[in-house]
Amino acid sequence: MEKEEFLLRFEKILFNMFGKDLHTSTKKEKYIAFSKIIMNELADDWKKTSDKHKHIRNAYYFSAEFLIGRSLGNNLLNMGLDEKYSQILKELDIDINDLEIQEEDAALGNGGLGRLAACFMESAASLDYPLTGYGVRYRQGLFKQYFHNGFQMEVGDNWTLDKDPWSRRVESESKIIRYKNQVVKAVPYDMPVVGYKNHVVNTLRLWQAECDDGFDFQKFNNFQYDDSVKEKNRAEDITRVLYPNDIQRPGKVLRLKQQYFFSSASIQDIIEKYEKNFPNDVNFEDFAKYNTIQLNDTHPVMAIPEMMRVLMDDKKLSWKQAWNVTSNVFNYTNHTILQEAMEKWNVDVVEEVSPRIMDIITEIDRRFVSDLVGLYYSVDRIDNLRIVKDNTVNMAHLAILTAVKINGVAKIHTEILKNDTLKPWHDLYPDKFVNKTNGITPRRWLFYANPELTQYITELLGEDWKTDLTKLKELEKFRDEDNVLDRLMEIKLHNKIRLKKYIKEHEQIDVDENSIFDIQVKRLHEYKRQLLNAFHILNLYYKIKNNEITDIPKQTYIFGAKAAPGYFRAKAIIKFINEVKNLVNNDDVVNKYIKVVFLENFNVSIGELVYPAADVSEQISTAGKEASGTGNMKFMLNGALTVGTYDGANIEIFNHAGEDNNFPFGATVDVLNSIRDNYNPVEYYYKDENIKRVVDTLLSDLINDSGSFMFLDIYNSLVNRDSSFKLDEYFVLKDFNDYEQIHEKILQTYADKKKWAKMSLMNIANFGEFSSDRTIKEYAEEIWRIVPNEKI
Ligand code: Z57
Repeated sequence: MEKEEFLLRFEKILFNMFGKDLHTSTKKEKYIAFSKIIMNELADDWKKTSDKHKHIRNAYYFSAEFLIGRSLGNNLLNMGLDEKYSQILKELDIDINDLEIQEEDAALGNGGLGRLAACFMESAASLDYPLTGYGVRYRQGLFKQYFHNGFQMEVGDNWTLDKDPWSRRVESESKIIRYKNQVVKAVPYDMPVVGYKNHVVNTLRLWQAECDDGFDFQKFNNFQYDDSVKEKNRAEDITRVLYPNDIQRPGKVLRLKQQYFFSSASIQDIIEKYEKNFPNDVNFEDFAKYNTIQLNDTHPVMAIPEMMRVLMDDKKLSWKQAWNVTSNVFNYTNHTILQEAMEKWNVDVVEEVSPRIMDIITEIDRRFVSDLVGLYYSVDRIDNLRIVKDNTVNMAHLAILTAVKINGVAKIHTEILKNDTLKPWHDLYPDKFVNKTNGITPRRWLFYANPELTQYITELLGEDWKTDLTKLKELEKFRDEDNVLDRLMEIKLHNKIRLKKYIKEHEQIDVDENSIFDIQVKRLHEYKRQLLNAFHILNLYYKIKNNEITDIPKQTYIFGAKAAPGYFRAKAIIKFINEVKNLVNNDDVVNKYIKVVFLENFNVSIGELVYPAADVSEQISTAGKEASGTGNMKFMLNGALTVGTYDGANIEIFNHAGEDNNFPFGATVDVLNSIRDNYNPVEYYYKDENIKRVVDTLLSDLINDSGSFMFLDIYNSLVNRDSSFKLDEYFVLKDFNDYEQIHEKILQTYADKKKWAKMSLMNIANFGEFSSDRTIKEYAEEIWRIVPNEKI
């Protein structure tokens, strides 16, 4: 499209939608009009891609969360149109970046699990795999966070308020969802998933619950006309809001209704498409040859009994026929071993959602038990495996029994699943278990977020590396070239200045771009140990105050984290970090050396500014608890060095980039397992003056929690001997001294700029393994058994 044509279309949309022109329209209106133009630009490719998927084997990614972020900039980049439009807009005196930042993040996810789903969709499109995403179009995404007197406050995220140009409503493909006491309409909103410069546009189909007037409700349930408004709201409630819990499961009926809602709509959709494209297979005997479904955690597990229901009740298959299809279609990804995340639903709750689904689950369990009895399993052994036990449905067990393949998300995590958490299942079905280490998309997290580094790597290596990230390895040959190392550090400095400006504008804090940027951004959870980081900062504070250290390099400690609104202790830790921040920043001796920043409302878009600016990446979870982590990979790709425990994908990062090029520390899983039963943090507290000093700060007058008793709660969780619960469950005190030592090493290393730059280069050079392209290729070849379209 040329400039003149663009201008015509642009003005036409601005006029038709808003009655305005180039001069009178706001930036937001321009963003919407521009996005509409880009949606039109990709329409042909979108149709062509979905046509190609019709008669081949397809994979489907079922996920309650897709943490997408903004679309405009990323779609333009993947379409190869970013420079062209930036130029055209510039000639109209419009800065393309001004339009991009108008877009609200689509925050339809909590953290790692949801962002992983978004990266996977993008990689599949970039590799031309026939993968369709299915999820929920929450009217309200993850809450927005702000701080009031250091406390986290939440406000709703009405992200579609000023239009969502990236969704296409497909009313005609709506589905009916039947609950015990309710019938609702699921309307699909399709979002394009643009592949990287390959003219592939896959689909992310998100379902929204509606109850519009044109729909014949009388037919399905007999509510009174007067109650129709209530009924409409009750329908819309189902997709009203994303549950803001990362890891912890909410045991609410509405949550199970959400899960059944999108699972049922998606299963109906796949079956309907199959009948349309394969009309001769009336008994669905070939269904599993053409369709495979990945369950992202247990959130979409209701899809299993739902598939049985549709095949038996609607398509009139026998149980055996239906089970033969169902047990060959699903795969399941486990994302955590933390018990509080394991979804277990009371039988009454499942029945309240759908009695028929509960019947089917009961029957799956009954037949499974009878098979095990046939194998002469003992009662105890059977009990460990049951789907329904103590009036509770174990969703993971249902997933594992039904799945063809089950995977963990990093090597150590898969080993823990096999040897510990899911051992009884691994003993029964050893061949089902595989590992698929997570990855991240380099398009968003490098090409888009860090254009200067991307450009420089291309200058050094040529263009090839951009479609094969393992070629970054070639950077290693520049490891001793001073001009390359200098340039890398110069780019880092520019990205730090970019973040510095953001911090000045949004947090009113002056930070020094020549200080070490040490960053921990992730959801707030005790196992991720933001508290350990805060204790380290406090320890530095005391050491500087008491002249125990002088002449240390300048450091800026940056946090970003949302706590689940109902997670009291996580909120306490946020308040604590904010208090430490004020203590440090307001002390004119200490703030010469260190500053602390807590970025409000950390999200995907802020991440795009943060990862490229980091010198040090904090990945300090208690060993064994972080299944993989993916933030660790975003930092690595942008040249930060990792200070991290031997946990999740950190271990694989250390192995690929070199332990010597990072800062591993802390107790390993084996060590923690061997000391767990006898661990007594109170001893650490009394025997180590530094530990006592930082822990006692919680109860001192230096900081205060405004009478909330939050700091007392943290204190008690660590060292209150009268408590009935496990003290310091996440071994903060155990790892404290190791963490202090590794930070000393970081400071020493940073003093040698050349050495630091070289370590940074080695991390970038060895990122290849952590591209989600590698991950998706493994899923495609080893689990889904699908091939790229172009190769058919
Ligand atoms: C979530 O974000 C993760 C696991 C869960 O069970 C739930 Br619920 C939410 C995260 C893990 O904590 C990360 O370690 C992992 O990298 C990510 O999922 C993607 O696999």
